[in-house]
Order: sequence, then C-alpha cells, then structure tokens
Amino acid sequence: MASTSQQTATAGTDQSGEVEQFDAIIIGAGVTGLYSLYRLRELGLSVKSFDDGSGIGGTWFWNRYPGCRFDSESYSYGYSFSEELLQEWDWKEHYSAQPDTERYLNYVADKFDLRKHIRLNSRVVSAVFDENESLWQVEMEDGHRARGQFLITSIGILSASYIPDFEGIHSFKGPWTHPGKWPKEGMDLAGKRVGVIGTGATGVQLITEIAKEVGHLTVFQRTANFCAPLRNGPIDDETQKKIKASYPEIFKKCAETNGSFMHQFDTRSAMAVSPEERLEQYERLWLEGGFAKWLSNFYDVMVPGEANEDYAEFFRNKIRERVNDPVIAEMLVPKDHMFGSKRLPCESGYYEVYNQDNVSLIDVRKAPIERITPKGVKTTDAEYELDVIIYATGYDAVTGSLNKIDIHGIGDEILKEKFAGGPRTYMGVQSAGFPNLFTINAASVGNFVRAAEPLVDWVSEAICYVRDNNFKRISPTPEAEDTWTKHVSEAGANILRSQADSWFVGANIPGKARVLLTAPDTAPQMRAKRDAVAANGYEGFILE
Ligand code: NA7
Repeated sequence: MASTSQQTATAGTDQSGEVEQFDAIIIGAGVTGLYSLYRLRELGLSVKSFDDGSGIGGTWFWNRYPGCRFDSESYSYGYSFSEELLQEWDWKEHYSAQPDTERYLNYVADKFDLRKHIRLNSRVVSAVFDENESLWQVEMEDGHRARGQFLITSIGILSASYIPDFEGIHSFKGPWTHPGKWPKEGMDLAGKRVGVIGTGATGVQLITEIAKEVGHLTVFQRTANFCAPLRNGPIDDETQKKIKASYPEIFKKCAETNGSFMHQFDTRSAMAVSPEERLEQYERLWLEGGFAKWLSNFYDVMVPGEANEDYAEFFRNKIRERVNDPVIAEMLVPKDHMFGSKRLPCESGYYEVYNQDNVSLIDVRKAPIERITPKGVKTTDAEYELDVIIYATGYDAVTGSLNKIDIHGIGDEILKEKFAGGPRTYMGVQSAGFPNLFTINAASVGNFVRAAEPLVDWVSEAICYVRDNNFKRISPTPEAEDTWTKHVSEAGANILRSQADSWFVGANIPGKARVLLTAPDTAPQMRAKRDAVAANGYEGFILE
C-alpha cells in the first residue's frame, strides 16, 4: 500500500471528556476488525475498535463449542501481510481448532500492539451520521460514545445467531444455548440427555464431538446435508518447514481460485470423461482433505445438471456405506437439494455417531417441533425428555449483524429499513446516503481471511484518497448502487448457491427477503472490479 495520509491523526476525548474522537471507528475485533485496525493505524490514522466480546477474535472468540474448527487449511487462513508473523506462527493442525485460532488472533493483537486500540465489552447499539460535521457518532450499550469520520463494520457475516421462535422456549428447566454463544466456562454434558436441533456445519462438528461424552444424544434433523470427511491431522515438524517455505505459492494459489481457497476446479466436464475415469477422480478427491471434494472437482459438478447429480449419488452411497441401520442411513442421505448448493460441512466421524446405541435421529421435517416444554422437545409425534438443549439453528447472515445496530444516515434514513428487501450497496462496501460507512462484513466472500485482506486494503486506500484530497465524504451514486443491486439479484439468481434454502440467500430466516447476501462474482472478479473503480478515480462514488 503506497498511500499515506497527509492529515494529522486526531485521537482522544473532546473538551467535555464525554465523547472519544478518532479518524476511524471500527466495529468488531475479529479477523477483519484486527486487520482494519492494523492497516489504518499504519497509514497514520487514529483508530479504535469496539467489540462486544470480553476477548478479541470475533467469530473465533464466540464459537467455543466442542468440535469447532476450520474447514479451510489453517495455513491458507492466516494473515499474509507479515512475513515475520508467517514464519513465527506454527499451526498445530491442518484444520485448526477454535482454541488455537483464538490464540493466533490474540498473538497477532499482541505482536502488532493492537490491544490498546480496542475497547472490549462494548456493544455498539447505534451509529448516527452527523451531517453538519460529516462524522459518525457511535454509542455503546454502557453509554460510552465515540466519533469518527469513517465507520467500518467488521462484524462478520455469521455473527447474529438465530434461534427459531419455538413456543415455550423459556419454559425449559435445564440449560440451553446456541453454539455461537457457548459459555466461556463450558457446559457440563457428561452423562446427560442432550438434544441438538440443527445439522448444518456447526451441528455436524458439535454432534460428532459431544457424542463421545453425553449419556444420550437426540439429534433433531430437518434437512440432511452432504457432509465430507475433513481428514484433519497434526502438522509434523517436516511439514511445518515445508508450509513456511511455500507461503508465496499457497497465497498465489488462493488468489487464483473463485473462493480464495487452495482448491482449483478441474476444467474438464465430468460427463466428457469415461465413467471409470470419473469414479477414479471422485474416489481420489474423497481421500483428500477439506473442501477438495467440493472445489477441486470437474467444473460442471458445481453446475445444476447431470454431473452434479452423478456426484451427489456418489456422496449418497458413501453415507449409506457408513451407517449400519439402512433406515437411519436413508434419513441421513440428502435428497431435496443439489450437491454444493449449500455450504459443505466437513466432518470427522459424523456418520458413525449414528451407529452408537446412545444416539437417536429424529426427523423433524416429518414430525415438526411443536414446542419446547419444561422437560424437553415436543414434536407432533412425541415428547423427548432432555437435560440440555443446544440450538445449532444457524445465523441471520450478513444483514442480521448490521440490523442489530441502529444505523442512521443522511436525512435520518435507517439502514435496516433500507435493507429490508435485501442489501442495497455498491460492491457490498457502501450504501448511498450513508457516507463514509464501509460495510466490509457485507462484501466478503469465500475463504474469509484471503478475501478480507484485499478488501480491507482497498477500503484503507479509499479512506486515504478521501483524506489526502481533502474530501469530507465518500458514498456511492444511487445509479451505481442500483446497477450493483440489480447485478447481484440477476447474476445471483443463476448460481448454484442460490438454489437451496440456506443462509446464502436468507431463506433460513422466516420473513427475510430471499436475495443472495454475498457477491455473485468470484474473488478475482471482485478484486478486479474494485481495482478498476479505484484506478478510475473511484468511479461510481461521489466525493464531496
Ligand atoms: P446452518 O447451516 O444455517 O444450519 C442450521 C441448521 O438448523 C439446519 O440444519 C436447519 O435446518 C436447522 N434449523 C433451523 N431452523 C430450524 C427449525 N425451526 N426446526 C428444525 N431445524 C431447524 O447454520 P450453521 O451454524 O450450521 O452453519 C452456518 C455457517 O457457519 C456455515 O455455513 C459455515 O460457513 C460456518 P434446515 O437445513 O433449514 O432445514
């Protein structure tokens, strides 16, 4: 990054001592918040991050449920901006577990002396744009206030946890939680009768882990998912050395792929090769780690049609092979959505859990949950007595975390109301009428850190451009926003991940508008679009 800010950084409290003043305010101290903080401070801005957690790490602070870990290769998920950091940090496992990832983010905060710019236990409840001063004022739940020219929401795409509005939910006598709010002190599940509602990526990790210690586990499944073996393992010294020597190649590879993962599609069509060759590739990928089975296959496996169905059947048979009881096996076999149209959960022994005597699988599509009772869960078929209930029921993705903050722009327009029919942005980063607000949580796609770094770099450059040229405000033109919103809706409608009812399109939240919540473009396309906009003097933006 070449640009430096010519203006002097301003920081501290105003004369009344009530409102802290900064050049930029960041909401969130997770993966993107920490990097935004680092980058803007390096560019000479005074900056502060406010986070509602009692520790840093965002998603990796909150999600402390048993079994929580990466499904992306650890070494593809770390920050790339510091060679020193890359060489110092040893990832312990190919797919890092939450405690190690949380440690990593704390290590980063200490190494780059970021902690003093972070205020924890600070839930931002409102952000109001002062039109006279061209400043954002944020207010925290505890009444603390801060003002800054720029406001960056680094609040994650999956951080507003969702629990369905089940009748009687508060009547349950035992402890209950959402995995994203797992208590820091842990939960005592040993020997208990535990119910888990939900079998998405979170439920799959959690169920596999807790099945080892609970007395009885009852899994309430509405939709069976395609899940793939993670094939995790420790990283030995030799491999560690190789990884550290090959970071440039790893990041280059990620930069070239659609989702910034280490896996590249095969340019051949599955249907253009012989059935034997096709099967050989499926079996070979099956033995590889993580998302290889999702993102390294014949390209048309990820396009609705014959190849997709062929691969889906391969997956279904793999599930059937692993579950002893054929009736249970068929319950676990996905039949109502296309392979790859939902996020692929990775697992380490998930299907074998259903061979245990102390595990029951309940189909709540057939017999829906009617209510939660003081004793447990009541479906239209039966009542299941439980000591603990875990709602692994997902997230109000992307807009959910924004909607929790009362954001007011020009003319007192409310962002939540503007986004009621789906996000209205320009490239996900900004919305007309909300100058200097960068919603970077709405612009990330794919491997989160790989996508976040160039995005934060771009936003930081834009902020410097505004300051260095003595502008006060940057916001998109209504036309640029309309064109982008139309593009998301039209191009988004055709891609595979829009086809299933999942958080990708808001379909998991009753009443939420169905629209693709992330960009329909690939990561390289998004970087190229943003770079072209910057190179053309921030085309599509109004600089005032
Ligand atoms: P997901 O993938 O949204 O999964 C939520 C699960 O909860 C899913 O199985 C849902 O079934 C189930 N669910 C939701 N509401 C209900 C009700 N009312 N009754 C029964 N079951 C219900 O969230 P995750 O937390 O697992 O994963 C989110 C992302 O985090 C993931 O994609 C990764 O990127 C990390 P459904 O499928 O809707 O029938």
